[in-house]
Amino acid sequence: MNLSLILADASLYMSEHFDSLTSFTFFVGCMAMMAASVFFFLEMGSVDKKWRTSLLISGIITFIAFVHYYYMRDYYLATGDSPIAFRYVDWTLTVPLMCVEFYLITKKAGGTMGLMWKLIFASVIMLVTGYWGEALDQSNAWLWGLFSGIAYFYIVYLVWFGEVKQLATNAGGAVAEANKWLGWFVLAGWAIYPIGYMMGTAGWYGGAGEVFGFSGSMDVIYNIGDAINKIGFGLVIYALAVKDSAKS
Ligand SMILES: *C/C=C(C)/C=C/C=C(C)/C=C/C1=C(C)CCCC1(C)C
Repeated sequence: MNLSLILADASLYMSEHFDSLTSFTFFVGCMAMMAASVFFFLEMGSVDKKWRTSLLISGIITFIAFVHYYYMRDYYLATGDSPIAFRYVDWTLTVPLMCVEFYLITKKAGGTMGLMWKLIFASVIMLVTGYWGEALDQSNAWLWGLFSGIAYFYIVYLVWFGEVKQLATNAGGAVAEANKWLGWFVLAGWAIYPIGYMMGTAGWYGGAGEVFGFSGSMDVIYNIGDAINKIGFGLVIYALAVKDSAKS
């Protein structure tokens, strides 16, 4: 075997899968979502019964993302374009499930289905308007982004100051603590997405990625955001379940 042949082969493999930061983050994102799903599903057995549904949902969120990342990676490798439709289908399934998590952790303190639907409704408005601006009416991306942002800040409001906050405070202990962390994910973690949106919109900050030496910046930002938010969110729920299970 000739070393240069092996190296050429390896570099061909690398250039197919890791030719850019974008394809690399799709690949790593796919693996990370799969690993997180296995973890959340397996850990369901080690927490108190009342937390199993919450962990199940954490696992379903990362599993849905895993499947979509598998397809998004493929799509990106084949076309070099952003997999906008896959992306938004993923989000439209997973973000409402994150809203369900808020309902589940506040349920014992009086959280209602009405509150859950309010969160879900706001998240769907946020995503449909975002999709409109990204895929269907790019020339008015700012307007759709604005509508999306209003729905986003409504969710932030509910979690930081509104009903979710009040219920979590009433529940106290590990639930109040978890809500504080989830609040930070919604405020700081989710804020990553509008940055990606602006970088993906021509004439805005499209060139910003080049400063850091990569192009196709929008997908890189979205992929990093998903890893932080989907896995991080699930881990906060997991920590809450473990803490509360130890107590009872
Ligand atoms: C797992 C996926 C998550 C948590 C996705 C969250 C997505 C957002 C918070 C998106 C927000 C957007 C805006 C606030 C304005 C511009 C358009 C969006 C859809 C990127």
